[in-house]
Amino acid sequence: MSAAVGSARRVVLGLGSNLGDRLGTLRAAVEALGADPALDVLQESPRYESPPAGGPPQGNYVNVAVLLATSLPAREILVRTLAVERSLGRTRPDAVRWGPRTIDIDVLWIEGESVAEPDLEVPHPRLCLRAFALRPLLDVAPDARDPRTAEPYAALPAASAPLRRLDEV
Ligand code: PH2
Ligand code: MG
Ligand code: MG
Repeated sequence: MSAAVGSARRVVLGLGSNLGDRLGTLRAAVEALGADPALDVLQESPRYESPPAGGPPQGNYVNVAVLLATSLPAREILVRTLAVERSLGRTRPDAVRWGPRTIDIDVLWIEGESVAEPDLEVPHPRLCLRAFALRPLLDVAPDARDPRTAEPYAALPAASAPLRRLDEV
């Protein structure tokens, strides 16, 4: 659709689920992203399972990263990811920060771009600290760098922290 500006660049989304059919929901989310003609899904990372970081006591998360090519502006990418969350009936029973949720889709990284707005920060503000976000990102974009410092993410300690990879495809 024609909200696109500029030329396509790589974007990595981070998806997480810790309620209900986690793998099924993640699969449906990737499918829904791919159904958006403005988002070209290039690759999915393996799935990783990890205990919740922050928030109240809750179940383990499964996380996956998706590599896209898109020329949509950052704000429009956010709009599309929120629409996919809604289309899957995202529920967050506790509605507390970092509480359990059926689906969460975050814009982790946009090649060469940084955004600092109250409701949209790219790169994701906690990307560098979280193995469950950084590792799958590096699976699909091994050369990714911080757009502000040009530091390669692969050099960060979280990139080599222990993380359980699930075997399923
Ligand atoms: N997402 C959060 C908070 N904590 N922990 C794990 N392991 N995985 C997540 O995706 C996650 C989390 C907020 O979005
Ligand atoms: Mg999140
Ligand atoms: Mg989110």
